[in-house]
Amino acid sequence: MVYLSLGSNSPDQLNMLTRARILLSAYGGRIVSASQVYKTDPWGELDQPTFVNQAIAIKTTQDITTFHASCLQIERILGKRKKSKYGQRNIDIDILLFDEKVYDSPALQIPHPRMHLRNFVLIPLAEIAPDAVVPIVNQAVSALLEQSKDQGKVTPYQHE
Ligand code: PH2
Ligand code: MG
Repeated sequence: MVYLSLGSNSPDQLNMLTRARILLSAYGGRIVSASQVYKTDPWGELDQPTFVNQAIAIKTTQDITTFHASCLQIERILGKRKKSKYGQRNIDIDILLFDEKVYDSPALQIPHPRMHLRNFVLIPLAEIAPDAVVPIVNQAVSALLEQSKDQGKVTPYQHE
């Protein structure tokens, strides 16, 4: 199973997540489960709009590099623009876990090296996969969430 974090803080952020899920189904694999959409405080750069984030589980037949290329292609289709490493973006597709594989290249690290520091990743992921084991630290997602020191607010998105 592959676990992803989707994120957006563009004005049409809910729409961006929907389009990302549709494109992932077309080019990535079968979406097996998806968390609720959460409204999340910006992490890293605080002076930017609130994000929406969602965790997705996907079954894919692609290998890591092919799947990563699919994600980058989807981000391009959706017009990804970012001004800085932790700044505003209209779509971000992050690979968190890929089976229990460890992968390390300049372009991609799996497990995602900052996932254990981020409530906006851990809370949605714990909703769909609390028992998934994160390699290297060899801990379950639920345990990492219990240990998280992140103060960022993560709440279910309320439709207006
Ligand atoms: N993504 C970032 C930086 N900060 N903060 C939140 N709440 N959600 C994100 O998806 C996010 C972030 C860089 O990818
Ligand atoms: Mg990211």
